[in-house]
Amino acid sequence: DDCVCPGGREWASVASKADSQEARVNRLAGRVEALAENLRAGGDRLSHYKSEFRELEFRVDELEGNGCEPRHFQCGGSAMECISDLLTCDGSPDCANGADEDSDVCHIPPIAGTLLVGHLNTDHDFCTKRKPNEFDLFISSVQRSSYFQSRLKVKGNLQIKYTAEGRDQEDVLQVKGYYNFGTHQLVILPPEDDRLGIVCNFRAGNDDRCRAHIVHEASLEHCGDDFVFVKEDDHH
Ligand SMILES: [Ca+2]
Repeated sequence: DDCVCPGGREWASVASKADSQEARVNRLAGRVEALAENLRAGGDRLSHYKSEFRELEFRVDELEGNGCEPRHFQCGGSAMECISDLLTCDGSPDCANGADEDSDVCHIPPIAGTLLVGHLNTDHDFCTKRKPNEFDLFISSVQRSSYFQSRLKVKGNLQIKYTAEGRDQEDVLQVKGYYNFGTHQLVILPPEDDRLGIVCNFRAGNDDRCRAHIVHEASLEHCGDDFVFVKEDDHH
């Protein structure tokens, strides 16, 4: 049946997914530990380790949560301080270490004029109506209001490429969304009646790509496999 209960087929799949996720968390956490050790040891490759360290730390946070409530920003360091993500990048330090105003946190990856291209796996897409094989997301404008600085308003076009009736087709939708400095997330609000939106997670220090998933607006459940949006350089 479809019942997600112990012994059921769905349960086995959920349980094995949780197991494999835990294995990934442990593996990444192990690498973070090793890097932290290298950082403490110092050396001339320190800055290289530092950026790799931040990226790994971010991936671990993504998988196991960052120890803060949803919509909160983790200040980092050993103190485990959490602040509302609304307080990130508003011009005044709220973390004891000032991390909420750090330039790594507060720079803007999805700048206007950016084209993000993502290739999707259509085999595991059980919820969109078109089963797209490619998304081209063009960011046409990024605006910051003076009274709500922790979010950027984003507008753009989403080109949806798919195959129907044996031939390649494409639709273009106007989309709106926002970028959240505290979570490094670009959120594209659902443009259609199916209420499916896109959430894309940037990593601190890497503007070139973000890991994306299609989500149901109400439940925030993922729809289909994750995919990667990669920034195209040669778009004008
Ligand atoms: Ca702040």
